[in-house]
Amino acid sequence: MATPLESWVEESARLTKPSKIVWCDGSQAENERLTQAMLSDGTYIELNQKTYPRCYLHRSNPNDVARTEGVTFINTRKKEDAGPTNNWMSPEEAKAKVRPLLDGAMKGRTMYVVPYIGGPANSPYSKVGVEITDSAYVVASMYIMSRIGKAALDRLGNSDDFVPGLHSLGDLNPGRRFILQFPEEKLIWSVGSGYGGNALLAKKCFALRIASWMARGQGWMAEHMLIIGLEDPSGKVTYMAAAFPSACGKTNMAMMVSALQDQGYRVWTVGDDIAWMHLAADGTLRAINPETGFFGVAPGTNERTNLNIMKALHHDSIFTNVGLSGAREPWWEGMEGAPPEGMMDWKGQPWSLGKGPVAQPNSRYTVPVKQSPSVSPHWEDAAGVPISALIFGGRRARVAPLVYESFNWEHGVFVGATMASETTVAITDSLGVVRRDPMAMIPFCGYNMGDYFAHWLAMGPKIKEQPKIFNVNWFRKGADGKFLWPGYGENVRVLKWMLERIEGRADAAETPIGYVPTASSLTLDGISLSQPALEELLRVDPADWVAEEEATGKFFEKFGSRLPAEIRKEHEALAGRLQRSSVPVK
Ligand code: GTP
Ligand code: SPV
Ligand code: MN
Repeated sequence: MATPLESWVEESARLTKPSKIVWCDGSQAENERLTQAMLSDGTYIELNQKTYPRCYLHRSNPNDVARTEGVTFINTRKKEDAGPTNNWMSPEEAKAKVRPLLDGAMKGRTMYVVPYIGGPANSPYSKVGVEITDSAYVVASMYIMSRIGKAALDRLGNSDDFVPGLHSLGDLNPGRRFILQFPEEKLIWSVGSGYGGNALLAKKCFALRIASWMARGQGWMAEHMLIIGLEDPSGKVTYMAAAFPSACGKTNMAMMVSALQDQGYRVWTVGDDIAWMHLAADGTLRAINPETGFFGVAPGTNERTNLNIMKALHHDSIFTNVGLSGAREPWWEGMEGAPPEGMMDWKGQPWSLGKGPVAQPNSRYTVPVKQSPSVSPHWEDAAGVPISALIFGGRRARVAPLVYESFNWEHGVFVGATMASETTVAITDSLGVVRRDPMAMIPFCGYNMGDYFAHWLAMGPKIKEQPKIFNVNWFRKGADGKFLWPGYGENVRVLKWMLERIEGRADAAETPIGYVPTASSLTLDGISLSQPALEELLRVDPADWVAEEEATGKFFEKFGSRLPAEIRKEHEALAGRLQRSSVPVK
């Protein structure tokens, strides 16, 4: 008798008609075979093996360089279950539309079957998925990003408890590109893209969209969050998880080199993109990282902004859509020093100053987590790490202060639900416009976000050791259009304030939106920040916030009766506080 996995593989092969099927075992030998094959067919370009051993450059199709939210669908039976923030087609319609694109899509190609585990192999919180793909680059990326092969098959056994994901490059025509999630049957279909979150199905498709659906049903949380440990001078480590939208600084923060290292504060990396969080018997909320690699934005990355990744990416890494120097080393905007000689841009064309970017703005590195000097000794703990703070944040040139703390869990959920951020290069549709992005999950929530808010609200009372909820904004700008806050390693000063709030030590001023640090409660020694800049960073302007509150009200209207009453109540309470603070007391 065929196992459920074997049956699905056979069915997928009947549909896609590959010339060959390879079951990936996750071995080094197999990875080397794949590498050789990609070097000979041009999928990979070898980098300088002296300075970048076992590192390769991949150039994607220029029309396929970021996630494509316009063709990403949640395919529930009922439209309301996908909600107003997701694209929707019924499962029947979606399959009827996309099956013809998969029919024969792998003719003349190899079909790879890649079993993987999301999370540590021995953790009760981990889950098995299997990706079928005709892209060797995707398989090689999975080697870095996930625990693949035998370990996953051993965990699965003959069970049907896995998330199947069928991926084909198709013909890479954007008009024939679809990323489909069927949460009710825990199935993923992706065709027409070889890029990142569209094609590495373990990442956004499973670990966020399908997993968020499973998490609601099973009483846990799947979030677009980094996970870090903040070590204090006594050696105690406090874990925090932070949700920022795509390309808003999760990887940087996850690998931060603390500016307060000589005072005994340092940051340990557990994860940089996704957190699966469960209620544990000891009353804590425990987070695991379902991934094993960083798929990070290259441009802007340098020794000052992310020293740890610069140390980590010099071996066993993949670079996608970056420039290539004459010395066959990767290059991108923001690297230190002058551009080297003989450069080719991300499309493989000779490059010179003024010819446009060397690296595609959403070009990325794929690097094993374990290669970072900052990796936490607990990053693969089966029990996860206990979370003491949940942090929301985004890119807001105006309005949002550097940091504030919510009044309590319900208010914190409201703060997350009202998040907004300027859009970035991580998506193809638009750039730099403020959009509502609750919990940084707008592109990733696999169900109705009204129900998602309700799930967050329901989780709070179940957590005995409840994390505090904060909001941060590293991106506030002054009248000159420049960032007010130096950011990066200096962000540890904000983390230290949070830690002291958790421990009940730091001062704060109560404002209508939450508790904001008093100027003296932040550790600012050794930083050049003018008094006016600091005041602007911490300023809560009621007029700005009234406009913000009205915009969130409009956004919430979309959810109709699916918007939880608590969110409505928090919204009214904020409006009331703002009104009282803007009306002078007689
Ligand atoms: P995804 O991988 O797309 O989910 O994004 P991410 O949140 O991990 O993004 P990443 O850390 O790669 O963010 C990259 C962008 O944010 C780059 O343009 C960085 O320069 C910028 N960035 C990160 N941290 C800071 C900061 O503290 N201050 C400022 N001004 N920019 C920052
Ligand atoms: C994001 O866009 O949030 C990413 C990159 O983390 S991708 O894997 O392409 O989705
Ligand atoms: Mn992400």
